[in-house]
Amino acid sequence: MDDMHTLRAPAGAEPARSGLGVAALQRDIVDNLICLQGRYPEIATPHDWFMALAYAVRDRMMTRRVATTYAYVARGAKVACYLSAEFLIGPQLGNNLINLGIESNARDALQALGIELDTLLAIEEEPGLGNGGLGRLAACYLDSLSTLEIPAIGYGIRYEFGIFDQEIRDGWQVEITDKWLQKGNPWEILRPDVAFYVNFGGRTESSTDAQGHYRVRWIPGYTVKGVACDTPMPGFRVNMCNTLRLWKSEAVESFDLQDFNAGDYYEAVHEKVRSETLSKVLYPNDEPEAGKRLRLAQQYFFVSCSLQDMLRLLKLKGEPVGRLADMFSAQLNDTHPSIAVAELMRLLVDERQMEWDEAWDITQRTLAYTNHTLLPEALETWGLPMFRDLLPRLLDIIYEINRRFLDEVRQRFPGDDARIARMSLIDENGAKRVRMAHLATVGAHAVNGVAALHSKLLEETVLRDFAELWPKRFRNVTNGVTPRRFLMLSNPALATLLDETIGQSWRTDLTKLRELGAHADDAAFQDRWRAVKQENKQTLATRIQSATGIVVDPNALFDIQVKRIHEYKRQHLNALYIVTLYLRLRRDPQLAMTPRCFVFGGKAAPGYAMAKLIIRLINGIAEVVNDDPAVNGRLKVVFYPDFNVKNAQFIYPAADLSEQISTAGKEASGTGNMKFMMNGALTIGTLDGANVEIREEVGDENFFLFGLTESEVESVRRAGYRPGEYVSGNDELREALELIASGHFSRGDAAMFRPLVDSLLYHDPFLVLADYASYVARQQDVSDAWQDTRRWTRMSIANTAYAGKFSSDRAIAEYCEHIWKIRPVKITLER
Ligand code: 26Q
Repeated sequence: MDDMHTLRAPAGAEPARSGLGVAALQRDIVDNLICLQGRYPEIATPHDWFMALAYAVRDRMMTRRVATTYAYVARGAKVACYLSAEFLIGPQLGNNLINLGIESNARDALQALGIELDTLLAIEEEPGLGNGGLGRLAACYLDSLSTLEIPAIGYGIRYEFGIFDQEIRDGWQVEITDKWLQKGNPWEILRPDVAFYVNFGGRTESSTDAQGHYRVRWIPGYTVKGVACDTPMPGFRVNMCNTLRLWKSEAVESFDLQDFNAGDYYEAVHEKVRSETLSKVLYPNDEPEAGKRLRLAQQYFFVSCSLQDMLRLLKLKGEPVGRLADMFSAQLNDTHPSIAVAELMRLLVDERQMEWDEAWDITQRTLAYTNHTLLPEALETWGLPMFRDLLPRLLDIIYEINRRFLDEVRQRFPGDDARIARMSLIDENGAKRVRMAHLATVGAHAVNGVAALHSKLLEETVLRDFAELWPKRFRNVTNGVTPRRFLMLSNPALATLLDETIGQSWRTDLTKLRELGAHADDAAFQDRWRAVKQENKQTLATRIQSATGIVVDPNALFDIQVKRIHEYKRQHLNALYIVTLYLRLRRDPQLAMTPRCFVFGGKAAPGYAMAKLIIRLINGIAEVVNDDPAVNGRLKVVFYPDFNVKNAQFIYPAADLSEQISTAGKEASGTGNMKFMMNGALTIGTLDGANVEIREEVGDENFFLFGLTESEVESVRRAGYRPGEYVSGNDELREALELIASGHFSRGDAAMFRPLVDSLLYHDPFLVLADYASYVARQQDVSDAWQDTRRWTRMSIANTAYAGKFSSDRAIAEYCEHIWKIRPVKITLER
């Protein structure tokens, strides 16, 4: 290990603000408490101490951050820019301590002050700047970028209100506004010196310049300023510390009230409010009416600021604009930042007078696009009138890109008008709309899906024509998750056991976990493995009780499904199984049954009525089942409220069984599946997303597979899905549906779940009933396997052992090699 992690010098010998030893940390924590916060150690609150510690940790990242910036500016290294509307980074303290290698020193320093580190870790509010998988993926990637010593910047939006907090009242989800900034954010550094202007509305004017070139001037309706807010992202056991740069919107100076005495005072106030509204709130996904003007404005706002910042940094590096693609790669995290294609063209052609062809070449070489969904309703499009009204110049540019692009298609496929209509950037069926996935695909040099199956389907379905035109542009990069947060930080007991069994090499190369294979049958090791799991289950049981009042037995099989609530993810299939078990117990109270504790967690989009009804159903089942004497504790059902990154860290390590039961072909990848696996949970799952690869890695004997394959799903659909047939052939299914419809789980209200039952019976695009029998049968295999403790333990060990592929380090290494062509840069710290 290098010296920075073992440093234990006396306080006097260590520099203030950067010393990593116990004494230096202790001194700086107290200094911060008094000098930065003006508090008294004797009466400081835990939050005061949290802030004091956070600032001490932040100081220690600053030297690394400065050294990192020097390295990529002065040494001319190429930088990866990850453009994402969401970064779900989670609480920062624990992660930063681990990555800096000072967790135990910080613990000791606090202990000497009479403070418990765990108390402070529990206090931190998490920045909920994302909805779910896509936002968390961006955060895992930042951790890996720094760990792999890749110069990188994450670019996004500093939402004042992140994803809502979820409370459960009367079994229903209630949304509470997220106030993550209320008590201040010790991690961010406001950069008023890094700010850009972004235009909206107005009109364009064309003219011919002195050189005879066609020029367009955009006369905006209004302008907003974006100010950078930086959060340092240190790597694990390396000196690299990259930056997450989030843009906060402000009114431009000319609208400041003191400068505005000559004009219209009320108009000035209005402008200020409008500007600040831009970065106010994160939009939840899965909203039926997500086509909001403000959302498009947010996207353009952060993309324009980010591209302007890249051009500023290019200049700082002393490079001409023509070298942009050699110095930066920009990855578009879904279509949310895809307006970058048109905005980069605008910045190059309109603002830097570059020729179209050269600008287009640079744009394509700079940008790459990752797709995260095949669901047609989730593919982003924007109505033309609104687009023109908000971004008139960008629409002109999109039309010009489209004109040239469709010429290329016509040359390759003469006379194929249907193809032209299918591929156009503008959907002309009905009211015209801009197709953002097409824009991203045309403007990028690389397009990838997020799991092998997903990438294949992408090329066969939504982007088929494009894959035919440019086959080499397409590839797969299977997602990954960071083992720092989801193993080392979340499951320290397991991490220690791994160290003691196979050494520490897994911490920087997760494929080394394979060495566990040799110990999978060792009885003594198995005992320790189970003891770790048991301890984690006890911890979760305690948290469940304090969050919900429900008492669960840590000896039961913990069967967990946590993820956003959506019909395609089929939480209701899981619920149907629970009702089935409940009916069996009621019929035969003596039935021998594996005791199970079912845990659900996840938020429903506020406007998604069916998802909210699914939450209500789970809570209704819990209310009935948990207290029924016939059940006698053998079934427990828990809806864990407010699933977020912080809670997740207690949930994954406690799982015995991971539910990954989406309709095949619908879940692009999934990443929770990987977090469960890493922590030794077995998976019951369909052949969907990354489940396919998880099963390949761990082996079919260690995975509970069920359900239709993607191609079977499609044939059932083509032949006409008739859910009634599955019901009439299956008494248990019929009884379960009848019980739900009867009002048994809704305090006698037979109307409550009618829409849900009707959707399953008459118009379910996700084929829940078609997979029911196969799911129930596999669940029986799960119960049987659980009865053989040694066998179960061996399977659990195998899951961790073969999780190496699913490290985000592997995923980032693939992006670097195949898409960005960026190599690591070693950062050394000046003494
Ligand atoms: C779009 C327009 C307007 C408002 C909101 C949105 C919006 C916001 C967020 C649309 C989608 C999202 C998030 C999508 C998401 O999380 N997708 C998941 O991405 C993961 C990482 O690749 C995959 O593992 C999951 O399979 C995929 O569902």
